[in-house]
Amino acid sequence: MTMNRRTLNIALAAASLGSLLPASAFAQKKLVLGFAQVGAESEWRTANTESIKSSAKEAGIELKFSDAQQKQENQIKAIRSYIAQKVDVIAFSPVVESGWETVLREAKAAKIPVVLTDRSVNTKDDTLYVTFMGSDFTEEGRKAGRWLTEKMKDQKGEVNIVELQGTVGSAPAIDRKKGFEEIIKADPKFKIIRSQTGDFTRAKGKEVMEAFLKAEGKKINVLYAHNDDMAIGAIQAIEEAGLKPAKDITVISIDGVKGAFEAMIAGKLNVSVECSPLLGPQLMQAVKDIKAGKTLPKRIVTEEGIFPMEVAAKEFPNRKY
Ligand code: GYE
Repeated sequence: MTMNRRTLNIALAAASLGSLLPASAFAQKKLVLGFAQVGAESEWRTANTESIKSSAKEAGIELKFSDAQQKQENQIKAIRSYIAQKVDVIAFSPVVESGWETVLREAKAAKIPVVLTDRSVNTKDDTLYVTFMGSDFTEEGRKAGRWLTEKMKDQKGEVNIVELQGTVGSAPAIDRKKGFEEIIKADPKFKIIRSQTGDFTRAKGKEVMEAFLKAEGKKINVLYAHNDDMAIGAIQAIEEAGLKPAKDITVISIDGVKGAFEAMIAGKLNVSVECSPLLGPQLMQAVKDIKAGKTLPKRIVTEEGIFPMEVAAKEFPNRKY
């Protein structure tokens, strides 16, 4: 096709306009995600944060990130600041289950969609968030219980269990306790003789286990810890008390982080139930889908397994967190 004078002029005008405007004027505006993280209490959490940061970068999403140091008031403050900044989507992992209605209503009034990742809230009004993506913590507790009842099925006499709970009021602490109890109650020989929070940290796990050992000593047959970090702290306490972890006391925990695999390979931890922190890519996809007007399922469940110490060395190279 030949160009006449008029089309040539238009083409020249468009070209010079193009050179005057910065390239960014033609690029699509970046989506902005505000993420209110629980804290940095465990290896799991560190891997979760890393997954969110790297996948946001990869997806070309601008991430505003805050660390609440395991305090609900800090998370609420962060969410309010994301509302004020008019981000496109807010996501957070609620440190505890209750007390979110007011701030979630504020987000809804501002028409900012909210995604729950990892942990859920216990509100009855499920229009306050778009979706909840994360693990089934009750099922993780059941897996821990099933592993124990199977291992000790031929054991005569009582099996005395001490339990290290996660953060008080958090979904994983509530549900992991519930799922585990649901399974062990089928046989009255299994008894939880002590149960206390270790707040999901190594330091607290060690401290509380020391107290358990002081109070119950050799009576303790099993330790059930709601996460690997508390188990690792407790293993230290067991050794310092002159006992052999995984032999004198059976040790069960949840997460499946690298530290747990190392402890299993060293013969100090019997089993870890998997809980994947790698939620970043799924979250970024959800942010894009929400902004594209797609409807998401209300619940997206993470698939996971269980790793006894016998398979730890073989599985270790495949672990991503
Ligand atoms: O098990 C624990 C972390 O919410 C699933 O939080 C998460 C838990 C995880 O501190 O290690």
